Amino acid sequence: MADSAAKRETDSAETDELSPKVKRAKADNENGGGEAGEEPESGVILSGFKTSAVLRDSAREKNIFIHGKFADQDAVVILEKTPIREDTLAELFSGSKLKLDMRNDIYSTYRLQAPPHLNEIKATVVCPATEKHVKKYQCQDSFLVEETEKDYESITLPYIQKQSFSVQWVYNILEKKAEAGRIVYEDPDPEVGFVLLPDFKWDQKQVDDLYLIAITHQKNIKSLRDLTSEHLPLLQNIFQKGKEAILQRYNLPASKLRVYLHYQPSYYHLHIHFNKLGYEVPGCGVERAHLLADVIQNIQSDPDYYKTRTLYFPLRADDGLLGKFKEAGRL
Ligand code: DD3
Repeated sequence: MADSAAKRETDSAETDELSPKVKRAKADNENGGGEAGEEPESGVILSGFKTSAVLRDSAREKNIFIHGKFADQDAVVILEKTPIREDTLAELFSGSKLKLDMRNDIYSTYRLQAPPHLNEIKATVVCPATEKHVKKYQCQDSFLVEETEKDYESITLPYIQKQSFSVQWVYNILEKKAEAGRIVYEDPDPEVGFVLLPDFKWDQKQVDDLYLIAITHQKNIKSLRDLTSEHLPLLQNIFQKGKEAILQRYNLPASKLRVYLHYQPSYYHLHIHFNKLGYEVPGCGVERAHLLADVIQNIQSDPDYYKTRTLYFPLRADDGLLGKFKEAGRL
C-alpha cells in the first residue's frame, strides 16, 4: 500500500478487471472445474485434521505450516491471513465490532471483529503429503552450491532422473483436468505454446502480490540447464504473450513485472514465474532467480550458455541433492 502511484494504476484493474475475475474463478470451482470432486463449501475437511507438528510459522508473514494427518494419511496444511483490500474498507468500517484494548492520550488500540467474509484465512492442503513435502516447509539452513557442466552431468542429472518427482499436477493443468477455469491465457502450440495461470500462492484478490506461472506444453524441458538456441522461439513467445495477457487482464504493464526462472526449480517441467515488481517472494533473490530477459540474451550470445556455464544455487540442509554434492567432495 506504500507505493501510491502503483496503487492508483492498479485501482482500475481491481475494480473493473480483478473483481469480476475473482467471481468468475469462484464460479468455475463451483462447476467442478475438474478438481478432484471437491465441493466449494468443504467446511468439514479440516475438522478431521490431527496436528502432529508445526513445521514453521511467522508472526510477520502471518502464516503457519502444519504437519498432521487426515485419518491415516500424512498431510501438510498451510494457513495464511490474507491482505486487507482497499475496496472492502467501507464495509469493514461499517460492519465490524470494535473492542477497546487500551486508551492513552491521543492513542488507542482495538480488536476489530470483521464480518466473516472479510476475515478469511487462505488454507492450502497437501494430502497425501510425502516426506519431501514435510521437509520443504521446515526451517532449514541453506548452502550455496557451485555446479559446473560436469557436476550437472555426473551429480544433478542422475539425481533428478532417479527422483522422478511427480509433475502430475502440471499435466492435469495442461490437459484441463484441473484448474481449467483459472487459465488466464493459453497458446496451444505444441512447440512454443504454454498455459498461463495464477500460482496457487496467489489468492487473486489484489494485484499487489500478483503471481502467475507459465507452463510449457513441451514436456521434455527439465530446467534452465536444458535451454539452448532451439528454445528461443518458445522463450520469446512466453515473454511476449505472457506480458500482453497480464496487461490485458490485470492492467499491469511489463515495466511492473519480474519475469524469471528458478534454478534449481521446485519441479522439473519448464515454467516461468511472473510477479508484480516490489512483491518480494521467496525464490526471487539473485541466488535462485534468472530473469527471462537475461536468459534470452545469454542464449542469443552463446547458444550453449546454460549447458556450459557454472551455475550457483542454494540447497537446503536436508536436500538429497546437497548430500550428493557433499559425497562428490564438491562442498
Ligand atoms: C507445490 C510447486 C507445487 C506443495 C505445494 C506446491 N500453482 C503446485 C499443485 C497445483 C501448484 C502451483 C508442490 C502444485 Cl504447496 C507441493 O505447486 C498448483 N497449481 N504452484 C498452481 N496453480
